[in-house]
Amino acid sequence: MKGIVVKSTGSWYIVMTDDKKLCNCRLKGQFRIHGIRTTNPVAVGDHVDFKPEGTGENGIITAIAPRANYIVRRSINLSKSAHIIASNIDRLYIVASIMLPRTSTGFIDRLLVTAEAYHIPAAVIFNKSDIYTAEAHLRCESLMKLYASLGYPTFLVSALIGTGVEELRSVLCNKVNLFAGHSGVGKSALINSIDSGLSIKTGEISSYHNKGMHTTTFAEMHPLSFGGYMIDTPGIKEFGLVHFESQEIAERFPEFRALLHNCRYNNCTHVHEPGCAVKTALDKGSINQERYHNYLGLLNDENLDMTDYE
Ligand SMILES: Nc1nc2c(ncn2[C@@H]2O[C@H](COP(=O)(O)OP(=O)(O)OP(=O)(O)O)[C@@H](O)[C@H]2O)c(=O)[nH]1
Ligand SMILES: [Mg+2]
Ligand SMILES: [Zn+2]
Repeated sequence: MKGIVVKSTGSWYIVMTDDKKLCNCRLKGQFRIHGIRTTNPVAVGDHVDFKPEGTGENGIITAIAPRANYIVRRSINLSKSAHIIASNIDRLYIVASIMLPRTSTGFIDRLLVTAEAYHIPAAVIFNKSDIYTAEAHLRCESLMKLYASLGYPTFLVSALIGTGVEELRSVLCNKVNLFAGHSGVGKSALINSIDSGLSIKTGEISSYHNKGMHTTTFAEMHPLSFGGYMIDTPGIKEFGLVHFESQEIAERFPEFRALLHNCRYNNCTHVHEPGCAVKTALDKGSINQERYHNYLGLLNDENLDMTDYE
Protein backbone atom coordinates (compact mmCIF):
# COMPACT_ATOMS: atom_id res chain seq x y z
CA MET A 1 0.00 0.00 0.00
CA LYS A 2 1.03 3.62 -0.47
CA GLY A 3 0.77 6.54 1.94
CA ILE A 4 2.32 9.72 3.33
CA VAL A 5 4.16 9.91 6.63
CA VAL A 6 2.14 12.38 8.72
CA LYS A 7 3.98 12.01 12.03
CA SER A 8 7.18 10.46 13.25
CA THR A 9 8.13 9.85 16.84
CA GLY A 10 11.51 8.29 16.18
CA SER A 11 10.73 4.61 16.12
CA TRP A 12 7.11 4.81 14.92
CA TYR A 13 5.75 6.49 11.83
CA ILE A 14 2.09 7.29 11.27
CA VAL A 15 1.29 6.75 7.61
CA MET A 16 -1.89 8.14 6.02
CA THR A 17 -3.42 6.60 2.92
CA ASP A 18 -5.27 8.52 0.17
CA ASP A 19 -8.59 7.81 1.89
CA LYS A 20 -7.16 9.29 5.14
CA LYS A 21 -6.79 5.97 6.98
CA LEU A 22 -3.91 5.84 9.47
CA CYS A 23 -1.43 3.04 10.05
CA ASN A 24 1.29 2.85 12.72
CA CYS A 25 4.42 1.75 10.92
CA ARG A 26 7.93 0.72 11.75
CA LEU A 27 10.94 0.69 9.45
CA LYS A 28 12.42 -2.29 7.74
CA GLY A 29 16.16 -2.19 7.27
CA GLN A 30 18.31 0.88 6.71
CA PHE A 31 17.32 4.00 4.82
CA ARG A 32 19.76 6.84 4.25
CA ILE A 33 19.87 9.90 2.05
CA HIS A 34 23.10 9.81 0.15
CA GLY A 35 25.61 12.42 1.28
CA ILE A 36 24.02 13.57 4.52
CA ARG A 37 23.97 11.88 7.87
CA THR A 38 20.57 12.45 9.39
CA THR A 39 19.04 11.64 12.72
CA ASN A 40 15.84 10.58 10.98
CA PRO A 41 15.85 8.40 7.85
CA VAL A 42 12.13 8.88 7.26
CA ALA A 43 10.49 12.30 7.64
CA VAL A 44 7.01 13.79 7.68
CA GLY A 45 5.91 14.30 4.09
CA ASP A 46 7.71 11.23 2.76
CA HIS A 47 5.75 9.12 0.30
CA VAL A 48 6.19 5.51 1.31
CA ASP A 49 5.21 1.96 0.47
CA PHE A 50 4.06 -0.03 3.47
CA LYS A 51 2.79 -3.47 4.31
CA PRO A 52 -0.05 -3.68 6.87
CA GLU A 53 0.24 -6.46 9.43
CA GLY A 54 -2.43 -8.35 11.36
CA THR A 55 -5.62 -6.30 11.71
CA GLY A 56 -4.13 -3.46 9.64
CA GLU A 57 -3.51 -0.96 12.45
CA ASN A 58 0.22 -1.62 12.33
CA GLY A 59 2.56 -2.07 9.42
CA ILE A 60 6.06 -1.92 8.05
CA ILE A 61 7.51 0.73 5.73
CA THR A 62 9.26 -1.03 2.90
CA ALA A 63 10.28 1.81 0.55
CA ILE A 64 10.54 5.59 0.37
CA ALA A 65 9.85 7.43 -2.88
CA PRO A 66 12.52 9.94 -3.98
CA ARG A 67 11.94 13.32 -2.33
CA ALA A 68 11.05 16.35 -4.45
CA ASN A 69 12.70 18.47 -1.74
CA TYR A 70 13.20 18.65 2.00
CA ILE A 71 14.02 21.12 4.75
CA VAL A 72 16.98 20.11 6.84
CA ARG A 73 18.65 21.74 9.83
CA ARG A 74 21.68 21.13 11.94
CA SER A 75 20.92 20.58 15.55
CA ILE A 76 23.08 22.93 17.63
CA ASN A 77 23.82 20.20 20.15
CA LEU A 78 24.48 17.42 17.68
CA SER A 79 26.69 19.44 15.40
CA LYS A 80 27.50 16.51 13.10
CA SER A 81 23.92 15.46 12.64
CA ALA A 82 21.26 16.89 10.41
CA HIS A 83 17.56 16.60 11.04
CA ILE A 84 15.07 16.54 8.21
CA ILE A 85 12.10 18.60 9.35
CA ALA A 86 9.84 17.53 6.46
CA SER A 87 9.90 16.63 2.79
CA ASN A 88 7.89 17.22 -0.40
CA ILE A 89 6.84 20.73 0.60
CA ASP A 90 5.14 23.21 -1.72
CA ARG A 91 5.72 26.23 0.49
CA LEU A 92 7.60 27.13 3.64
CA TYR A 93 6.00 29.75 5.88
CA ILE A 94 8.22 31.31 8.50
CA VAL A 95 5.90 32.22 11.34
CA ALA A 96 7.42 35.23 13.12
CA SER A 97 6.38 37.82 15.66
CA ILE A 98 7.69 41.28 16.48
CA MET A 99 7.07 40.55 20.17
CA LEU A 100 6.24 37.85 22.71
CA PRO A 101 8.43 36.18 21.50
CA ARG A 102 10.49 38.39 19.18
CA THR A 103 11.84 36.86 15.97
CA SER A 104 15.11 38.33 14.67
CA THR A 105 15.84 38.85 10.98
CA GLY A 106 18.90 36.67 11.57
CA PHE A 107 16.58 33.75 12.26
CA ILE A 108 14.27 34.57 9.35
CA ASP A 109 17.20 34.87 6.94
CA ARG A 110 18.68 31.51 7.93
CA LEU A 111 15.40 29.83 7.06
CA LEU A 112 15.07 31.81 3.83
CA VAL A 113 18.62 30.85 2.78
CA THR A 114 17.80 27.19 3.38
CA ALA A 115 14.56 27.48 1.41
CA GLU A 116 16.49 29.09 -1.48
CA ALA A 117 19.06 26.31 -1.42
CA TYR A 118 16.40 23.63 -1.70
CA HIS A 119 14.25 25.63 -4.14
CA ILE A 120 11.26 25.76 -1.84
CA PRO A 121 9.12 28.90 -2.22
CA ALA A 122 9.10 30.74 1.10
CA ALA A 123 6.94 33.40 2.74
CA VAL A 124 6.95 35.25 6.06
CA ILE A 125 3.92 35.50 8.36
CA PHE A 126 3.93 38.03 11.20
CA ASN A 127 1.49 36.75 13.79
CA LYS A 128 0.07 38.37 16.96
CA SER A 129 -0.73 41.69 15.25
CA ASP A 130 -3.36 42.21 17.97
CA ILE A 131 -0.71 42.85 20.64
CA TYR A 132 1.72 45.01 18.65
CA THR A 133 2.49 48.45 20.01
CA ALA A 134 2.62 51.38 17.57
CA GLU A 135 6.38 50.95 17.48
CA ALA A 136 6.09 47.21 16.81
CA HIS A 137 3.69 47.94 13.94
CA LEU A 138 6.24 50.29 12.38
CA ARG A 139 8.98 47.68 12.68
CA CYS A 140 6.66 45.07 11.18
CA GLU A 141 5.75 47.33 8.29
CA SER A 142 9.37 47.92 7.38
CA LEU A 143 10.21 44.20 7.57
CA MET A 144 7.21 43.32 5.41
CA LYS A 145 8.35 45.89 2.86
CA LEU A 146 11.88 44.49 2.94
CA TYR A 147 10.91 40.84 2.42
CA ALA A 148 8.27 41.66 -0.17
CA SER A 149 10.90 43.60 -2.14
CA LEU A 150 13.04 40.43 -2.18
CA GLY A 151 10.18 38.41 -3.64
CA TYR A 152 8.87 36.74 -0.47
CA PRO A 153 5.13 37.10 0.14
CA THR A 154 4.39 38.55 3.58
CA PHE A 155 1.32 38.37 5.79
CA LEU A 156 0.23 40.22 8.90
CA VAL A 157 -2.19 38.11 10.93
CA SER A 158 -3.66 37.44 14.33
CA ALA A 159 -4.54 33.85 15.19
CA LEU A 160 -6.35 35.22 18.23
CA ILE A 161 -8.81 37.59 16.57
CA GLY A 162 -8.66 36.21 13.04
CA THR A 163 -7.13 39.17 11.18
CA GLY A 164 -5.63 38.11 7.85
CA VAL A 165 -6.61 34.47 8.28
CA GLU A 166 -9.00 34.39 5.31
CA GLU A 167 -6.22 35.60 3.01
CA LEU A 168 -3.96 32.84 4.34
CA ARG A 169 -6.59 30.18 3.67
CA SER A 170 -6.67 31.13 0.02
CA VAL A 171 -2.90 30.67 -0.43
CA LEU A 172 -2.68 27.48 1.66
CA CYS A 173 -5.53 25.74 -0.14
CA ASN A 174 -4.56 22.58 -2.07
CA LYS A 175 -0.86 22.89 -1.20
CA VAL A 176 1.50 21.13 1.18
CA ASN A 177 2.47 23.94 3.55
CA LEU A 178 4.96 23.98 6.38
CA PHE A 179 4.95 26.38 9.35
CA ALA A 180 8.30 26.91 11.08
CA GLY A 181 9.40 29.37 13.74
CA HIS A 182 10.29 29.93 17.37
CA SER A 183 8.29 28.27 20.13
CA GLY A 184 5.33 30.42 21.14
CA VAL A 185 4.92 32.49 17.95
CA GLY A 186 1.57 30.77 17.46
CA LYS A 187 2.14 28.19 14.72
CA SER A 188 -0.34 25.72 16.16
CA ALA A 189 -2.84 28.41 17.19
CA LEU A 190 -2.72 29.82 13.67
CA ILE A 191 -3.41 26.40 12.11
CA ASN A 192 -6.39 26.03 14.46
CA SER A 193 -7.77 29.39 13.38
CA ILE A 194 -7.19 28.55 9.69
CA ASP A 195 -9.17 25.33 9.99
CA SER A 196 -11.83 25.28 12.72
CA GLY A 197 -12.01 21.49 12.39
CA LEU A 198 -8.56 21.16 13.96
CA SER A 199 -7.80 21.47 17.66
CA ILE A 200 -4.04 21.20 17.98
CA LYS A 201 -2.64 21.68 21.46
CA THR A 202 -1.25 25.18 22.10
CA GLY A 203 0.80 26.44 25.03
CA GLU A 204 1.28 29.47 27.20
CA ILE A 205 4.08 31.99 26.89
CA SER A 206 6.33 31.91 29.94
CA SER A 207 5.87 35.23 31.71
CA TYR A 208 9.47 35.12 32.92
CA HIS A 209 11.29 34.56 29.61
CA ASN A 210 8.55 35.75 27.22
CA LYS A 211 9.12 32.56 25.28
CA GLY A 212 7.06 29.54 24.32
CA MET A 213 7.16 26.26 26.26
CA HIS A 214 7.84 23.91 23.31
CA THR A 215 4.30 22.61 23.22
CA THR A 216 4.47 20.89 19.83
CA THR A 217 7.07 18.14 20.18
CA PHE A 218 6.91 16.35 16.81
CA ALA A 219 6.28 17.61 13.30
CA GLU A 220 2.81 16.61 12.19
CA MET A 221 0.93 16.92 8.93
CA HIS A 222 -2.75 17.86 9.21
CA PRO A 223 -5.14 17.57 6.25
CA LEU A 224 -7.03 20.85 5.73
CA SER A 225 -10.81 20.58 5.47
CA PHE A 226 -10.78 22.91 2.43
CA GLY A 227 -8.00 20.97 0.65
CA GLY A 228 -4.27 20.68 1.10
CA TYR A 229 -2.08 19.96 4.10
CA MET A 230 -0.50 21.89 6.95
CA ILE A 231 2.69 20.65 8.57
CA ASP A 232 2.99 21.98 12.11
CA THR A 233 6.51 21.77 13.56
CA PRO A 234 8.10 22.10 16.99
CA GLY A 235 9.51 25.52 17.88
CA ILE A 236 13.12 26.05 16.79
CA LYS A 237 15.49 28.09 18.93
CA GLU A 238 18.30 28.41 16.43
CA PHE A 239 18.31 27.20 12.88
CA GLY A 240 21.65 25.63 11.94
CA LEU A 241 22.52 25.47 8.24
CA VAL A 242 23.58 22.22 6.65
CA HIS A 243 25.60 21.50 3.57
CA PHE A 244 26.66 24.99 2.47
CA GLU A 245 29.87 26.16 0.89
CA SER A 246 30.64 29.74 1.92
CA GLN A 247 30.63 30.83 -1.74
CA GLU A 248 27.09 29.53 -2.05
CA ILE A 249 25.61 31.71 0.67
CA ALA A 250 25.67 34.94 -1.34
CA GLU A 251 23.77 33.19 -4.12
CA ARG A 252 20.99 32.42 -1.66
CA PHE A 253 20.43 36.14 -1.04
CA PRO A 254 18.28 37.17 -4.03
CA GLU A 255 19.37 40.83 -3.84
CA PHE A 256 23.06 39.78 -3.96
CA ARG A 257 22.57 37.21 -6.69
CA ALA A 258 21.97 39.75 -9.46
CA LEU A 259 25.17 41.62 -8.58
CA LEU A 260 27.65 38.80 -8.08
CA HIS A 261 29.04 38.85 -11.63
CA ASN A 262 29.87 42.56 -11.22
CA CYS A 263 32.38 42.00 -8.43
CA ARG A 264 36.00 42.48 -9.54
CA TYR A 265 37.10 39.09 -8.19
CA ASN A 266 35.43 35.83 -9.08
CA ASN A 267 35.89 34.48 -5.60
CA CYS A 268 34.79 37.71 -3.89
CA THR A 269 33.39 37.04 -0.41
CA HIS A 270 31.84 40.55 -0.34
CA VAL A 271 33.55 41.35 2.95
CA HIS A 272 36.61 43.52 2.22
CA GLU A 273 37.56 43.03 -1.44
CA PRO A 274 38.02 46.13 -3.63
CA GLY A 275 35.57 46.50 -6.50
CA CYS A 276 32.83 44.55 -4.71
CA ALA A 277 29.41 45.18 -6.26
CA VAL A 278 27.60 44.00 -3.13
CA LYS A 279 29.48 46.47 -0.89
CA THR A 280 28.82 49.27 -3.40
CA ALA A 281 25.09 48.48 -3.31
CA LEU A 282 25.23 48.41 0.48
CA ASP A 283 26.87 51.86 0.56
CA LYS A 284 24.23 53.19 -1.83
CA GLY A 285 21.49 51.80 0.38
CA SER A 286 20.05 49.41 -2.19
CA ILE A 287 21.05 46.43 -0.03
CA ASN A 288 19.55 46.39 3.44
CA GLN A 289 22.10 46.64 6.27
CA GLU A 290 20.46 44.01 8.44
CA ARG A 291 20.44 41.54 5.57
CA TYR A 292 24.13 42.22 4.93
CA HIS A 293 24.89 41.82 8.63
CA ASN A 294 23.06 38.48 8.63
CA TYR A 295 25.03 37.42 5.56
CA LEU A 296 28.28 38.06 7.47
CA GLY A 297 26.92 36.06 10.40
CA LEU A 298 26.29 33.09 8.13
CA LEU A 299 29.77 33.35 6.58
CA ASN A 300 31.29 33.15 10.04
CA ASP A 301 29.18 30.20 11.07
CA GLU A 302 31.83 27.64 12.00
CA ASN A 303 30.02 24.45 11.24
CA LEU A 304 28.58 25.51 7.92
CA ASP A 305 29.89 22.62 5.91
CA MET A 306 29.01 19.39 7.58
CA THR A 307 28.62 17.30 4.49
CA ASP A 308 29.32 13.73 5.40
CA TYR A 309 30.00 11.80 2.23
CA GLU A 310 29.68 8.08 2.44
N1 LIG B 1 -2.38 37.66 21.50
C1 LIG B 1 -2.16 36.63 20.69
N2 LIG B 1 -1.76 35.45 21.19
C2 LIG B 1 -1.53 34.43 20.33
C3 LIG B 1 -1.72 34.56 18.95
N3 LIG B 1 -1.39 33.38 18.37
C4 LIG B 1 -1.02 32.55 19.36
N4 LIG B 1 -1.12 33.18 20.55
C5 LIG B 1 -0.81 32.61 21.87
O1 LIG B 1 0.56 32.29 21.91
C6 LIG B 1 0.75 31.11 22.73
C7 LIG B 1 1.59 30.09 21.96
O2 LIG B 1 0.84 29.61 20.88
P1 LIG B 1 1.17 28.20 20.18
O3 LIG B 1 0.27 28.07 19.01
O4 LIG B 1 1.20 27.11 21.17
O5 LIG B 1 2.67 28.48 19.68
P2 LIG B 1 3.59 27.52 18.78
O6 LIG B 1 4.31 28.38 17.83
O7 LIG B 1 2.81 26.40 18.23
O8 LIG B 1 4.64 27.01 19.89
P3 LIG B 1 5.44 25.58 19.94
O9 LIG B 1 4.48 24.47 19.67
O10 LIG B 1 6.00 25.55 21.32
O11 LIG B 1 6.51 25.69 18.90
C8 LIG B 1 -0.64 30.64 23.10
O12 LIG B 1 -0.92 31.09 24.41
C9 LIG B 1 -1.53 31.29 22.09
O13 LIG B 1 -2.83 31.51 22.58
C10 LIG B 1 -2.16 35.83 18.45
O14 LIG B 1 -2.34 36.06 17.25
N5 LIG B 1 -2.35 36.80 19.37
MG1 LIG C 1 2.92 24.37 18.44
ZN1 LIG D 1 31.72 41.15 -3.92
